[in-house]
Amino acid sequence: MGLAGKTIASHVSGDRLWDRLMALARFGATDAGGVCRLALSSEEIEARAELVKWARDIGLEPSVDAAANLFLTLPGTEPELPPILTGSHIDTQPTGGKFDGAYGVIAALESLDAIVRSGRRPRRSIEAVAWMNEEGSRFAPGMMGSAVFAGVRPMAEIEAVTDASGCSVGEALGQVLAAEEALPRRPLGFPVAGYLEAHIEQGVVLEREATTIGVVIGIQGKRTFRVEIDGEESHAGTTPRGARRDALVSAVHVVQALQDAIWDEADEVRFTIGRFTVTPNAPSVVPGKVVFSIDLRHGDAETVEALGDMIPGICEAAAGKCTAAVQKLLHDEPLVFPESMRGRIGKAADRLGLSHMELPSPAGHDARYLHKVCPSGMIFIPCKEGISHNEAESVTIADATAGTQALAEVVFELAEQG
Ligand code: HGY
Ligand code: MN
Ligand code: MN
Repeated sequence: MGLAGKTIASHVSGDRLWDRLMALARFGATDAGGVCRLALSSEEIEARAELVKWARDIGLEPSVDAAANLFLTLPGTEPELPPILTGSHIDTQPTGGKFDGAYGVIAALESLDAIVRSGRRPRRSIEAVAWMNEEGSRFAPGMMGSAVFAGVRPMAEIEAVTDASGCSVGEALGQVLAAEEALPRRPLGFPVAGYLEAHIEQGVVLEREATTIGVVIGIQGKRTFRVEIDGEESHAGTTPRGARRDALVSAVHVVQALQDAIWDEADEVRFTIGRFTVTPNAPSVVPGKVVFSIDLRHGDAETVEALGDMIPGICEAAAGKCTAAVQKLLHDEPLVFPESMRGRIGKAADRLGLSHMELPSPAGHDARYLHKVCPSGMIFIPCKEGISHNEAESVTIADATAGTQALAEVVFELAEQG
């Protein structure tokens, strides 16, 4: 079904969208075709500068807040009204792909470009946003920028978090904001009339169902922890087994005990130990310390609560002669996006002749925190075999364009609301 020429969507250019996606992917490009653009890194600073350049070319007004959330604003005819925000993140996992997060930011930019080209001005301002540190890889936990914006986490708490090299978020923020000292500053959090995030599905449902647009129902619950097992460093050649307090051996027992306790027949629990560091990590030294991460998720609030509450006791019981210390980092409840937002996305897809279906998001997104401060929603597009957090992440130009057309239609419609 063709597009009526007067729609905002008809001004969306798949070529322009794809060119910007491929250009952004060059910042932190890896040899295997992926992207390593960690939060607040030099690669991300350069990528942000490119976003600002594109935004100015379109006629948008760039600004930044103290958490380095980047806003690219299309002023409305009534700029005093709370704006509509649309965006995602441009930081990636260390072996990330070209599209996780970046698609939502570039689709937001393209949506504003299309609105400008349509010659129509929305009542409310519409702001494309790149949220700071969604991935939580360099600095854990993730979604720091949107959490601070929504008032879920205080700045002081996130500024104190350090990366593996000992660099704090506060120091890294200083570098980013120094590079952007010419940009106007925004307050940390301001009234917002609505938020819409486009993202790759990072699952196989849309591809399996041959459906173009995912209307996201909600996001599953998530808890994260930092576990530290402390033993005693000693000589590998002289220390008898009976005299050892081997942190690695204890950590292995703890991991196995956790896996046994968390295992569920239905395979609905998502339990991941993604980071595991041994100290001093030297071949002839009995490990004195092991630190590992836990990422626990499930769609049911009680299940996330109950399983998470078991973790400290299991670690302490399985640590043997070593000690186990469990730090709780994050506890986000499952959420359901408002029917009003989901309905708008479905209707826009219908108008555009795009197939669509409702589905949950097992992955976390910044929309989780925007949902606390304004009506929020998400649009998914398919990604090849559901591959993500992997350099082989891939989408088609057609799906990326279709998702952007739906996004452009809905954000303009929202901005026209009184
Ligand atoms: O981990 C997540 O769910 C998100 O992709 N950072
Ligand atoms: Mn993401
Ligand atoms: Mn991700």
